[in-house]
Amino acid sequence: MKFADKTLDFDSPRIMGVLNVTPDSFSDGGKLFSQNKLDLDKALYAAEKMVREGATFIDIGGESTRPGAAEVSVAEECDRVLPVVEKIGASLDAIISIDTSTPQLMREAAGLGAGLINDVRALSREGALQAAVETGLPVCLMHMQGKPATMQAQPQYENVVEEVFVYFQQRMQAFVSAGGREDKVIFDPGFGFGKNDTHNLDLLKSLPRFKEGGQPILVGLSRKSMIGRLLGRDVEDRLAGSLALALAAIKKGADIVRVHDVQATADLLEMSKILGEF
Ligand code: YH5
Repeated sequence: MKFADKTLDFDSPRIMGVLNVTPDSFSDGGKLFSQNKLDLDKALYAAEKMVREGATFIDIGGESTRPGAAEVSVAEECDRVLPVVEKIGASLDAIISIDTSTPQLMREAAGLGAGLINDVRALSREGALQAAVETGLPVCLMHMQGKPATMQAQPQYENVVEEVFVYFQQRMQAFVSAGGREDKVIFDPGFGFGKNDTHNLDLLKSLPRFKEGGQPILVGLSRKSMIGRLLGRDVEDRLAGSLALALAAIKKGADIVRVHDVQATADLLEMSKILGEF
């Protein structure tokens, strides 16, 4: 798959490091901000560190999907994300992924060298399909039930795996109808996005089902609330739980793991490879 100027195979799993450029992140609490302003040098340093540790992708997000988070305007989201894309795109050997649902940001980030559009709303916003297609970039289509503010209130499915599967086919069709290509699509079941623990675990067990059409699979499990509930851990104490989930996902065929703790995840993958696990 071709991501801007880089071509990747998915013969072995890849790490996507999370770079939150929101002041109110759930998982790492605005650590790139000083006095409510994004510190570009801190952002660059954090990205460099993740690349050194083994990240193939850096996922930059400027919108918090945390329930109760303030909605961010298009201008604000672009102001947060674009300077970071510009700064790290030029100086780092990594694929820049843009975690956004905003068409204008997709276009502008692509112009600055971004290589992947990662949309938790699977290009459902007005104009997003067209914007994504026009960039020519691969897209990650994530499943979510409901919307961020209320999605965890009462998640409900007849059959979570089949419903996510059908959603993937529908969104990929929409992308193709807008002029996109199936071989530019990555699927993500969207762990924790309108799912209870049982739903999340069912999806994890059934990952192979989603690989039937040949699309790579991305998973985001790192530090999520499921770990907090199952193990009774606060967000800063979820590393071991995150690693266990990452390993389980990779054994089930995940191609990209989106994580906060790149070095620990890289060690996990390396050791598993030495052991001949994959
Ligand atoms: C994802 O799964 N997730 S943002 C709550 C947490 C910890 C982490 C309470 N963007 C995904 O990471 N993009 C996010 O603890 C994503 N897949 C894709 N493709 C949420 C997040 C998090 C939320």
